Amino acid sequence: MEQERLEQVFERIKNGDVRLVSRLIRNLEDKVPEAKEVIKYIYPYTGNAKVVGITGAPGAGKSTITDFLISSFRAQDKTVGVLAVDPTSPFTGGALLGDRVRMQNHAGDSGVFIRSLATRGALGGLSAAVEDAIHVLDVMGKDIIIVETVGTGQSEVDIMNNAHTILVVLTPGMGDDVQTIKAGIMEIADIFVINKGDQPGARKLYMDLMRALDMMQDLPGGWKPPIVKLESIAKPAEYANQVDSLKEKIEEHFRFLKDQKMWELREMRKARVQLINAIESQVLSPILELLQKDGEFDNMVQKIAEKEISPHEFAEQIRGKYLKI
Ligand SMILES: Nc1nc2c(ncn2[C@@H]2O[C@H](COP(=O)(O)OP(=O)(O)O)[C@@H](O)[C@H]2O)c(=O)[nH]1
Ligand SMILES: [Mg+2]
Repeated sequence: MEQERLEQVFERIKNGDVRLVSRLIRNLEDKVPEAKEVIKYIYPYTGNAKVVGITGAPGAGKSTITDFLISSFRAQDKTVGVLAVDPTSPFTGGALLGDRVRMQNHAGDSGVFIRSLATRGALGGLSAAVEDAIHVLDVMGKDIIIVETVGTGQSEVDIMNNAHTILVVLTPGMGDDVQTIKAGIMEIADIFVINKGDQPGARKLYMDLMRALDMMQDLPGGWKPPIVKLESIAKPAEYANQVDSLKEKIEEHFRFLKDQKMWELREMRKARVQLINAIESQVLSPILELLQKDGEFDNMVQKIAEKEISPHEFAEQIRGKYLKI
């Protein structure tokens, strides 16, 4: 794409051109090369948004909380971008449909931009698409970017690493007791949210979580992850108040990061994950594609399965051929 065109696209993103941004994000999911060009161009202008990650089991209430958080931030005139990532559900899936219904609450508010990303293509690529979409919403001028993702595996942890502040949502009675919380998720939480706190087991979950947190080391800088309890959306006014206090905790964490010079550390953490993702997509993926195209990959698989040659020997050959090392 020539320079002049890139400049135009940049201007249109800055001016909040919703249609262009939506198309760009779709192209990022589809790995359209021009879309990457745009990211390369706009990257130096990113870094103004504060990114909040929200993760937890399906049905925990992440989208509901996000919806209320949007209202809470909007009440302070902050603009909000939301990326709802659901690798488990196809585009027409129930979860995303539900998200779309909720989006209606903010339809017509130009200070809010919401987009769902589902897996199109490899799961591994999703994390890269999400981080690029974050850059786009950042340049679009959104003050707060909320990234919602189902907490299941490494790719979610990768996605969460793009956030300055990570919320982990737990609910009573969903097998979400502290022992079963996925290792890796527990450690990355900056704030715990107990949702559906009016339901049986909420108190026990709270106590168990407190005890587990007591045993855990404080995060660097001395941050102790607080636990925020949200009760029931059946009482929307109270729920909204509780989400307001959640929003205050989020802002407290932002301030903590800035005051303790931790913001830079988070940026380094983001940069590290982004570099690894970029290397994967620009170095590893093309090699795999080349091998797959001419059937070489399947031949290798066959030989490895038949114990003829070890995978390491093939990997060494590939390294010699493509990386010359
Ligand atoms: N009883 C109760 N239901 C809730 C609460 N928060 C969300 N829900 C419901 O739980 C279901 C899943 O919520 P959703 O926000 O889509 O969960 P997500 O999959 O984590 O995004 C929806 O039917 C919500 O209406 C709550 O505080 N109390
Ligand atoms: Mg959801």
